[in-house]
Amino acid sequence: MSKFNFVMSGDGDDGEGDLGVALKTRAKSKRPPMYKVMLLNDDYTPMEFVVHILERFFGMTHAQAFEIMLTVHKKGVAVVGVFSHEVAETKVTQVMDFARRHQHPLQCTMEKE
Ligand code: TYC
Repeated sequence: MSKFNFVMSGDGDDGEGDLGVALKTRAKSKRPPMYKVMLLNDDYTPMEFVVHILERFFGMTHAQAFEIMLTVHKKGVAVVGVFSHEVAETKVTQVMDFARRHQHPLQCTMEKE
């Protein structure tokens, strides 16, 4: 998408001397950056605890949560959602606090998309 608006100025024959093309810059309407929230695998956090986290904080069904948990378990990491910076930060904090309270080493991180 061009940042320029091309505008024909004047009517072209009114003797005002404004024949031609005016080039105006337009204020950029940039979408805010989005952030991937990721869960990392470890050897100690119970599978059912991870499933519970995905249901509780990411609104997944049990089946969705189980599938994503298995992906993390097998591949080492998975994206569990994409959010605004503020929401992503809240999710990471909620997961890290919940894991720490239950003495599990589960790690949750965020990364600009
Ligand atoms: N690897 C863990 C186990 O075998 C399960 C696990 C899955 C841990 C996903 C963390 O983000 C994770 N108990």
